Order: sequence, then C-alpha cells, then structure tokens
Amino acid sequence: MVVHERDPYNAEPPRSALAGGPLTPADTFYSRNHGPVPEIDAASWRLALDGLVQRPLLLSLAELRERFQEHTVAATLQCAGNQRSGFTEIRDIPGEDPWGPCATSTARWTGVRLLDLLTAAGLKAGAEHIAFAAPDVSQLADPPQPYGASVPVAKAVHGEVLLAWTMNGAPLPRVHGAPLRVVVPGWIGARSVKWLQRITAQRKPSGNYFQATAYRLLPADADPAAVGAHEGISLGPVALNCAILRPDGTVRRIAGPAEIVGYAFAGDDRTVARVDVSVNGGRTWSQAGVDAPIGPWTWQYWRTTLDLPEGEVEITARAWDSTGAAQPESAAHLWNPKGYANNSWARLRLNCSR
Ligand code: MTE
Ligand code: MO
Repeated sequence: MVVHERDPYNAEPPRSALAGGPLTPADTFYSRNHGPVPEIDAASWRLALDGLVQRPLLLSLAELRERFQEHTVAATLQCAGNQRSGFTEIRDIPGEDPWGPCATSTARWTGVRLLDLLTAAGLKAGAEHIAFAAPDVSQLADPPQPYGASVPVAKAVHGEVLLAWTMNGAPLPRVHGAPLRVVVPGWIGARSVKWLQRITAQRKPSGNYFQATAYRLLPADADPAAVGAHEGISLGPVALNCAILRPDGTVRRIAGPAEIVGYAFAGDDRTVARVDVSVNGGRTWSQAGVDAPIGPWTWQYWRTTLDLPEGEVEITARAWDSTGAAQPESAAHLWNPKGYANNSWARLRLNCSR
C-alpha cells in the first residue's frame, strides 16, 4: 500500500494492485480515516434508529440479521479526494493527503437495506435527510468530533444503500467499519459511514463537520479555514472519472505494443459509455474496449493495445458516460481549496527505450 498517513491510517493500493480485476481484496482496498480506528465489541454493540420516525429501533447485530432480509450489492467506493495529487501539482493544498488515482476500490457488500429499516421504523412527515453517526473522534474536525454524514431520503430509500457486515464474503474488517458500515453506492466515500451506531431521520442534512463543512466544493479563492458551515457545494454523486492502471509508470518500458488497462467510474446511476486513449499527448486517440460493469454500482475496466513510441511518453485517457457527458481536460479550472473531485483526464508519464 502507498501509505499517506499512519495516524490516522490513510493508504491507497499501487496502480498494479488494482489492475488485476474489478473486485478488490479487502487487504488491497484503500483506507480513509479521519481519526483512530475504533475497536468495537460486536456483542454489546447496538444500532439506534431515531428522529422523525413512528417506531424508533434499537437493534443488536443478531436482531438486525434476524429481522431483515439479507442483500448483496457490488459497489465501488471512491474518496472525493481521489486524484488530489493532480491538484497539488498546480497549487499546494495544506493539510490534505495527496491521493493518487487509487483512493477507490470495489467490493461485494452484504447486509440489510437501509430502506427496509426505514420502512420498519416508518418515516414521519418532514423527514428529508438520513444522518449517520459513528464513534471515531477526529481531531482534524473543527471542533474535534465523532465522524458523521447524511444522505437525502431520496437516496436513502434506493434499495442499493446497505448497512453491511460482510465484505467480499468475509466479515467486515475492523479498518473498513466492523461491525457495521453504511455503503452508499455511487456517492462519494465520505457518506459510507463506518462503525455505524446511530441513524437519525431529520429535516436538515447532518450538522457534522464532515457533512456541513468538509466534503464541500469551495470557490478557488475561498479560505477553507475562514468559511462557515454550509458554504460551497455539498458533494454527493461521484463525478465521472478514469485512471490508467497498467502500465504503472514505475518500471522502464520497452517501446512497442503494450496493453493499456484502467478503470472508469461514472458515479451514481450512470454507466461508462466510451473511453479514448492517446499515447501522443492527445494528438490522436483510439477507442478502448470497455467492460460491462459487474453490477450497476461499480466501475468499469477498459483496455486497448497501442504502440508506445520511444522516449518520453504521456498516456492520456478520457471517458464519456451514458448521458454523453465527458471528463474535463485540465485540472487547472477544477482546483479547489480542499482538493475534491479532480475528474480531469487521466495522465501517466513513461520513459520507453528501444
Ligand atoms: N466513517 C467513519 N466513521 N470515519 C471515517 O473517517 N471516512 C469516510 C468513510 N467513512 C470515514 C468513514 C471516507 S472520507 C471514505 S472515502 C470512506 O469511509 C473510506 O472507506 P474505506 O476506508 O473502507 O475505504
Ligand atoms: Mo473520502
């Protein structure tokens, strides 16, 4: 893993580790933490569901599993800070890790539908947002506070939003949120709250620092230390993006035909419709083959074989989604003070010898 920070633990896999296929093993899956990883005793743990509901719930893991039907959803998680390193090349972003293109991974998650819990509890009129609360206290929040987030009811009651205890068929690892985490497919990873303890139906989005202040897109000239809560654009659905996974740029290449492989992720309920690849800095492009997603909520792999010229080579890739939207060319006009949502064209520099 490429470790950006040990405490809190923040790490992404190398490109080559993701190149193998669309499901990411748990020990290769990126880790994004804002505080210490809590150790929760699953036997005494309880999940509370309260707020604007007719029948509040308090459930043990066993009760959750007994009362509700189990569902499995393959979903890609992606941090809003994925590809931030493309921004820091333009202008420094103090206090934020320079994530490369691998702050994203895909797993099959098994658990219960948030929809089914909300149906059992019965939403009251006025419930517009579903807030999630966890116990891990982040010293990076202002003021320091446990992690939290929310999604609008319209997303919460889509059947794909899970409360999961299993990842790729094995118990959810502690670092990924055991005993129970939220999985909000197609939305930025920040909404998929780990170590879930409490779900609250409420009128307004969560007031938690990580919903109200962080994970918002601020204008380039804003001072993130000075802006108040609720400024900027709250991030939800992931923006269309792609990355080159193979070759990975770490080994010297021989010029000539090479298979180029990557992922593209359309976010929310869109799919990837086309990926173009260039090995001459965008003078000419060729269309890559795009794999079908392994489920409606996952990234898609693409591949093509192109002749790598001798010398300095820049491989460039750009994707289109099912609505016809394309990735922007440059990160320069996307730059924002917290460094979120850099979905500009993927670029990889290589040196090829004869
Ligand atoms: N949940 C809690 N309780 N604490 C956190 O720090 N980080 C969020 C989200 N859920 C976080 C959390 C962010 S920003 C991301 S991108 C994903 O978890 C990362 O999930 P992973 O570490 O399992 O890859
Ligand atoms: Mo994130």
